[in-house]
Amino acid sequence: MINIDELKSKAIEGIKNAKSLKDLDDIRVNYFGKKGEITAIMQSFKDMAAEERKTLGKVVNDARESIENLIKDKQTKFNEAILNEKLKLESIDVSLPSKKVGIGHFHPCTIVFNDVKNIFEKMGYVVVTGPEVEYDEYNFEKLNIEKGHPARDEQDTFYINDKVLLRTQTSPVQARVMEKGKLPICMISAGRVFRSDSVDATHSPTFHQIEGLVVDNDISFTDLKGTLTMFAKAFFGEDIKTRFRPHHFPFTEPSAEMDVSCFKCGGKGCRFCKNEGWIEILGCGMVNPRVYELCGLDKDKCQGFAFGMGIERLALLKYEIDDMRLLYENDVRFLNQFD
Ligand code: 2NM
Repeated sequence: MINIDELKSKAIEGIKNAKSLKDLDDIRVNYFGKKGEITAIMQSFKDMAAEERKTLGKVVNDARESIENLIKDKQTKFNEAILNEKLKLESIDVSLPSKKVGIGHFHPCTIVFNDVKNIFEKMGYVVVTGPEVEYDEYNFEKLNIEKGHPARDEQDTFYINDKVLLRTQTSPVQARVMEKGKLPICMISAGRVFRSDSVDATHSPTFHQIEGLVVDNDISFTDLKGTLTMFAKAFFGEDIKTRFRPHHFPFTEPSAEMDVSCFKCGGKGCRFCKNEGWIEILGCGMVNPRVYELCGLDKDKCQGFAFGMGIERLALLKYEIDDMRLLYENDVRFLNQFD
């Protein structure tokens, strides 16, 4: 005699202890597979008397149904657990901070150029650009740099041929503007210049300049001092003082160099200003009447000032960088330190 109740509770116990879908499937095969225990009982029905088959059939069928249902319920539970696990892995925590994306940085020279440009644009200056490959005539001749001047030496200038060279300054752009003959002029020229220098901590065969030119009929040295002092305060800070030392340039007369009080020590003297209290930042002067003549302007009707500064030099000072070569290597570990 087969004890269905015993078989059923054995199955229930097995299902209760099942740890995985595989365990459940093993149980299903054990009872309902080809050689399963319930299958065997069902097969034995055909040898039974009709009455016996009827009573036993119902009991077995009930048992089969409840075992199958229990297996299904447990399968559903396992499947839900698996799905939950999967969702947990795939889910996104929207409250997490976003990943930082590299957006690049401006080169320190670009930052300095934009700062200087903005200061002068606010004062009404217009930025003008010109060719990097220039005629000797514009780069030297019209700026009163005569033949035989040391700057014209092949040792200092990259010549392309007798008449053509790589500009050594941006002032040829200003000669081109003066040549047009329209006053007033209130401009800055900016860009790359070339000099036959070897590379070291403070020199490069190519660097960048900003030069300014203001010409009308009554512009004075006072205008020059006021303008450049205003610039220095805007660029380095309101507390900065300026001083002008006599100098010589062929294109200006009189000429001067402008120093700013050391923005590190406030002028007391420190390592940064080499104990001077002052740092040289630009050259300037009243445009030499010879330059007006050479550019076709009437020297008796023109009076104005000009100035020039190196962008790299300003960047080295502003960011306290001690080697110019860092500005040209474009190592991102260096560049990432600037905005
Ligand atoms: C400097 C210093 C002094 C200058 C002169 C001119 C021009 F074209 F008007 F004559 N442009 N820039 C100048 C004057 C440049 O650089 C240190």
